Amino acid sequence: MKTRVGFIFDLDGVIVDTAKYHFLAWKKLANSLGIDFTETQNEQLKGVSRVKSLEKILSWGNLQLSEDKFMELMGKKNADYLSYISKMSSSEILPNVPKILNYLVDNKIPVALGSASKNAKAILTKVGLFNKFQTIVDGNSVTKAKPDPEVFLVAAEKLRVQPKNCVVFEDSLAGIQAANSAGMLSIGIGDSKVLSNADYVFKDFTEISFNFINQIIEKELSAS
Ligand code: B16
Ligand code: MG
Repeated sequence: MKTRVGFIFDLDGVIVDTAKYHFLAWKKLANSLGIDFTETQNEQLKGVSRVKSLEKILSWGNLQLSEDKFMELMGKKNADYLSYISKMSSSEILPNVPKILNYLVDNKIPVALGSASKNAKAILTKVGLFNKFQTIVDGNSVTKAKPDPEVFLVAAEKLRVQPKNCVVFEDSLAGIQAANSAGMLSIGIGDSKVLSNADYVFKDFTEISFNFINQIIEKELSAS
């Protein structure tokens, strides 16, 4: 495998702020079961798969359900979430994301998506970024949820880049843990207190310069 550097982007919270739609859909579902659901609890669901998210909500409400009921609720939540997604457009892409993505693509640097979401392709299509990614690894392509590194390791393999030469942009604690376990450089997007395990943390992409991107590419290559 030739030494190259690859970049892997998480979706929710990095490219678009879909956490607010997950929140509205989970809150409606939790409340319909008599379970309270706060923004703080929603934080704990970031980067966590749909199954694990519902399991957590049910445990907060001390509720146990049959498998059929569980599947029915997962379907309900997703239908509600999809009604928000259907109204999305490029205006919901987070600031400076296209600038950095285009810089990487224009410089022929391999770029992948590594998301827990089973709706990733639909979201990327809605916001017009689908074609920017050389490969998309999402909740349909992996069996183990973050913090397991599977999603990022599969992305590296598809990019034909060694894991140690991959750079991951992530907004969730589980995602940073996954990137670190994969042996990749982790860049947190969000709160530095929450993402203290990341190699670097930025509030958002407006704080990331081309100069920084060039520096980490050189650093990754010199470490190979
Ligand atoms: P879905 P990411 C994650 O996406 C979200 O952060 C998380 O809140 C959500 O439960 C998960 O996707 C599954 O999403 O229900 O659409 O399959 O941050 O890994 O891009
Ligand atoms: Mg995320």
